[in-house]
Amino acid sequence: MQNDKTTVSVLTARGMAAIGSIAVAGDSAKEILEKVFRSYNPTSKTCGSETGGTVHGVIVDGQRVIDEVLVGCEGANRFVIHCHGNPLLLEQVIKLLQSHGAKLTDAEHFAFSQHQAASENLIEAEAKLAMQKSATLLGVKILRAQIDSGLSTWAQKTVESFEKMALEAIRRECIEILEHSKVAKRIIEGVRIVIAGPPNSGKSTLLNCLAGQQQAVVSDTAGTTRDWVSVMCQLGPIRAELIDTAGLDDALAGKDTIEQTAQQITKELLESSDLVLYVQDVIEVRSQKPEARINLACPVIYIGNKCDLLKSQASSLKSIDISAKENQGMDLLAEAIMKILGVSRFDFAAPVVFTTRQRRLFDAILNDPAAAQGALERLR
Ligand SMILES: Nc1nc2c(ncn2[C@@H]2O[C@H](COP(=O)(O)OP(=O)(O)OP(=O)(O)O)[C@@H](O)[C@H]2O)c(=O)[nH]1
Ligand SMILES: [Mg+2]
Repeated sequence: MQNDKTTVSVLTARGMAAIGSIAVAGDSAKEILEKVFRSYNPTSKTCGSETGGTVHGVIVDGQRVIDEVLVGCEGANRFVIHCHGNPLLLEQVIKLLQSHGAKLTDAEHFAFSQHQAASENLIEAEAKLAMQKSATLLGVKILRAQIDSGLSTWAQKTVESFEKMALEAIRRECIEILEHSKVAKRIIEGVRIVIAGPPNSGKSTLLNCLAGQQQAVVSDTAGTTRDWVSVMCQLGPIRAELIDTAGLDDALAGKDTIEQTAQQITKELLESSDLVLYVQDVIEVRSQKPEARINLACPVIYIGNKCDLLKSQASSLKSIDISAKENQGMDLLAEAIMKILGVSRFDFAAPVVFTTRQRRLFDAILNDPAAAQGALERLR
């Protein structure tokens, strides 16, 4: 909800967070706060109005104390109440503020308007908001670069030289930026990696090995994993959701309904992934013909597992050989993952697009020559 006067917005309140922050902003922010806040300061009972100042006290509903809080003043008519993080408590404080006339607004929308007020252009405000949500520090690095150089500089330079440049050259640059942005997205938002392959090849063992913890059941009975298992982990600089799946077996697809459903789910997960690690027994991969490879839209890394059982450790060009059980070959695998996702050769200073608004404008530049100049001008 948006109010033309005062808004209240929950900035941080996730699960069991120790602290919850509620922003109160707008013309009557101070007036509303004074009705619900009692300072511990014996000489001044107000919430203060000095930018950067904080006041310790309690939030009260009449005589009833709801929570002990710190109120920070972030600027003219902008305050943040830092209370305890229990969501039930936060809800009470929000309801109280609403009962005094504040309207609840979306935290992201609120944060964006704050960034916009303090930024030179839209790209800067968008980058600051995206930095708050980035899954990795490298993602923050990419987004920060878009403010000082990257997309901001590219947009300005291209607008200035639009008349002199051929539209075709601008479009080529846009295509290059969009390609680069795919890799940036993986670093900023994280990736989904599906571990697939025939039954008993060591998929669950690999998931446990990469995650550094026992998350999936391992056994020598083929068909152990039926329902998929997901775990979030850090793979080098990237945040990854690893998904272990039921072993792919055409013979099972036509069997009882549970097996059939498990096969179907694995196939759907394969469609939704950024990368597939296809795990096979190393002996099987070596004897395999090239046509045995799976056909997917996303990149696939073929892994020959159980290489500890091989007499000769000579490497093969057909797969990356590892032993998930003995933790062998993991460095090579990590290297291959970074390479195939484009992370290892990523240029952190290069321009990238990172919001739906920017992608739409790029779309206009690429597909509508009459709208290209206007779209470029609106980018910043
Ligand atoms: N020697 C050796 N055995 C392994 C290795 N990786 C897994 N195994 C063994 O292979 C068997 C199957 O491992 P899992 O990880 O359960 O295999 P899976 O592919 O998840 O099997 P399903 O869930 O049934 O499809 C277990 O007995 C593991 O201990 C390895 O690198 N070397
Ligand atoms: Mg398994």
